[in-house]
Amino acid sequence: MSDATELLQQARSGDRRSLSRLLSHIEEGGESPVEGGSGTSLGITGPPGVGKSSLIGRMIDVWTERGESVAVLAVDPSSPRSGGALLGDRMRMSNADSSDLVYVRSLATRNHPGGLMDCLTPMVDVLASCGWQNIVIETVGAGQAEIRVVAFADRILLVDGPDRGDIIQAEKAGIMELADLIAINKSDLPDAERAANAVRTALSVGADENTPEVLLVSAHSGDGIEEIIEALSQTTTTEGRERLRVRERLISAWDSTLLTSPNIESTLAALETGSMTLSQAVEQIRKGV
Ligand SMILES: Nc1nc2c(ncn2[C@@H]2O[C@H](COP(=O)(O)OP(=O)(O)OP(=O)(O)O)[C@@H](O)[C@H]2O)c(=O)[nH]1
Ligand SMILES: [Mg+2]
Repeated sequence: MSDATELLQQARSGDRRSLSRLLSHIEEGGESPVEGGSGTSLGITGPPGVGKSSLIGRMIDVWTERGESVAVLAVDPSSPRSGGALLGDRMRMSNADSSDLVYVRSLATRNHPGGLMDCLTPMVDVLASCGWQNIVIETVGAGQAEIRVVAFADRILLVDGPDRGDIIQAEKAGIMELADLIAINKSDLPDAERAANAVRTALSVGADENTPEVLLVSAHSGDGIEEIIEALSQTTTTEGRERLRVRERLISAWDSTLLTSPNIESTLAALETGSMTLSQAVEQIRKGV
């Protein structure tokens, strides 16, 4: 029996050290002992500081009160932008690690030049096969890079706050089109309603069956949390969104192939000196893989 299979057995019987070691093994590029495809995940994304971690903390409370388990994969929680928030995140996710029903694991994209595609999906599958009922992927930001990551989730909750038009701005990056549900957090603050209406207005242009619902929520007061969870369980994704998601996943895979190509350095050097054109470069990389 391979080490990974043994770790899986122990992880399935509830041993967290084994689960962590197995996830590290996958993160380092090791083979997963779990057949793919069993796990489904909820991606939560949005601009920095809108309250994603606080909201996840509240959702964890609701799930665990129902006796459901929750595993969180926090992507780049300690990036400079989010201010080394892992410890803070753990504290804000009040139940994290204090309950057998909660497991939190962080993942740094900087350790993965080819992107997270090779490990994110296998990790979700491992967690699902170990019985974790709710699997959440938290990513910070609403730019292209975050869209790439969150597109690996099966459902996407986009979070925004009252004092920013960030996600409307970020619409160029396509994040609103990928979202199955949009939550405007900090509804305890005066401008939240206005922000929600601005987002609804932005969405109503060209509204169709792909247009997500916009809900107000407050991670501080707890208002709207149950509704978000209910809405997520009711929301079925649409073909349009599914197509966008698989498109992003394909682009990730493509990028990964490019960035991990054995020819990449020599190709860059040739481009730099002008001894190769871009189309020749593409050709060379394709031959090299
Ligand atoms: N008023 C108010 N403040 C909130 C609410 N939710 C979160 N905050 C505050 O907003 C700040 C950011 O909260 P986080 O949960 O760390 O936000 P985040 O989106 O996870 O942040 P990053 O991971 O750094 O992008 C903290 O100071 C929270 O206390 C809310 O519902 N109302
Ligand atoms: Mg956070």
